Amino acid sequence: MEDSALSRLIVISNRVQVPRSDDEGAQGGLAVALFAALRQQKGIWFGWSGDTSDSRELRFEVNSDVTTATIDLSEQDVEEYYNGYANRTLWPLFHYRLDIAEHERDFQGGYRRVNQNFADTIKSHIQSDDLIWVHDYHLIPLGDILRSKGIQNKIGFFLHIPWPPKRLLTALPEHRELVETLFAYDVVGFQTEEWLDSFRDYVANHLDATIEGDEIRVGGRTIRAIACPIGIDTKDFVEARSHKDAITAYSRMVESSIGRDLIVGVDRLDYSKGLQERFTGYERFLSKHPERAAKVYLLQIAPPTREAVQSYRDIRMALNAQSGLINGTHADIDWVPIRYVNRGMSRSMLGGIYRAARIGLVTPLRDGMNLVAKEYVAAQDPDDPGVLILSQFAGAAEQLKEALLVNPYSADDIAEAIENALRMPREERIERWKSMFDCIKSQDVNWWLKKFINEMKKF
Ligand code: ADQ
Repeated sequence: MEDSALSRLIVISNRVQVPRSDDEGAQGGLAVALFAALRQQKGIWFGWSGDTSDSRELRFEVNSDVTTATIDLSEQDVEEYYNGYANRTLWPLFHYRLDIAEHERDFQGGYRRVNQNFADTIKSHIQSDDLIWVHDYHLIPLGDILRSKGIQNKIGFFLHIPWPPKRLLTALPEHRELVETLFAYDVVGFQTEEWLDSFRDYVANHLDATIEGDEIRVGGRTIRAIACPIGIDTKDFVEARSHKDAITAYSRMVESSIGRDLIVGVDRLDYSKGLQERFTGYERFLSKHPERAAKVYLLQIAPPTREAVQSYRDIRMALNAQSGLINGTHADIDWVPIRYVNRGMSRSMLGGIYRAARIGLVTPLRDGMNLVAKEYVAAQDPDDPGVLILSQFAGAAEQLKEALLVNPYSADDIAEAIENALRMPREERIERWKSMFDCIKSQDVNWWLKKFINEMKKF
């Protein structure tokens, strides 16, 4: 970034995870993106270590030029803040799952307490010209708490998940207090125009906001609210094609697929990713196209996450049963229709698998962006690319319009898209891929970083 010498960047997110290329899915796209931000603009990445203890000690480490500062959380914090308010209240609600969102006062107290602790811990490390960038739904009130402690720096907030429509959000008992805290920031970023529109609609109706262009004024504070879609490190993904793990994974997939087309799904095991509906759609395809039996298979990679939360244990059980049932019904002595793998893969291996796949099946019911869709596109062979089937409800659908867009709730839609993708001529695949690749190349993770940071500097 051209003027990196001017100010340090303090990135604050729930978890701090230093990405390593050999890690097996230990970190998602967020960690990779934030790490890239700090490699370009010096600063500190602050957040939870992932460990549980009663220590309040802040631990500094330097990895590949990036300084991280981490603290542990107590068991009660993890239960009430992380497993509780973040993942049992906000995550389901923001993903339109009112039916499983839980509203417990203890969760809310834990959320407030951890945000307060984060602010207390980081405050003395902030210098006057630092830019502060807070990430995601775990830390919505953090900017407001920092302001109450006298921090006057520019502070930005980026929401990685969807912003729900106002009628859904009002099901959160403390919706108003929570949204008001966002007005402590200078810039608030969303992944898509759709989430930004929902936010504007809420503040216009419930906070009596004045809206002029990107600027929104509420009670004497003005923020800039923008859509700023996150990208992947496209260049790195393309270069990773020649990494030995990518080549090995690609060869393994090609060898084990002889005469069969590979359809790949890669997701954290989360109910928002639409895995049950995806399996149902794939089964519909198998039933409608018996001539495709043994000529195609679905590799679904889905490492379990958030297993302390019941709804995640439930979905895991449901998927085990569903994949077993589909395999039991359709398999033959030398063919299994679904290979269901519950573990993470290194990023290079994933690259090789994506490249070997004729179809990337990305069908979340609701997703802030979805980086897997972009990674699939980046990994393709330009001369013989695969086809991306993408949910119309993923944020990525605003950018990747040349994908085969589907309604993830419709088994028929998914089944039809699979058949269309398998039939798609090479010229059409190349044409669609090219325009998606141009998009992820020009709007990559560096574009995202630069756009957001420039917005903060504008203010
Ligand atoms: P996630 O919900 O985690 O991210 P996603 O955007 O798809 O979803 O990112 C997942 C990342 O984890 C990808 O980089 C993927 O490669 C990696 N991953 C997934 N399964 C894996 C596996 N089995 N092995 C190894 N790696 C795996 C949240 C929001 C998204 C938003 C991102 C970034 O929910 O909507 O796109 O943050 O803002």
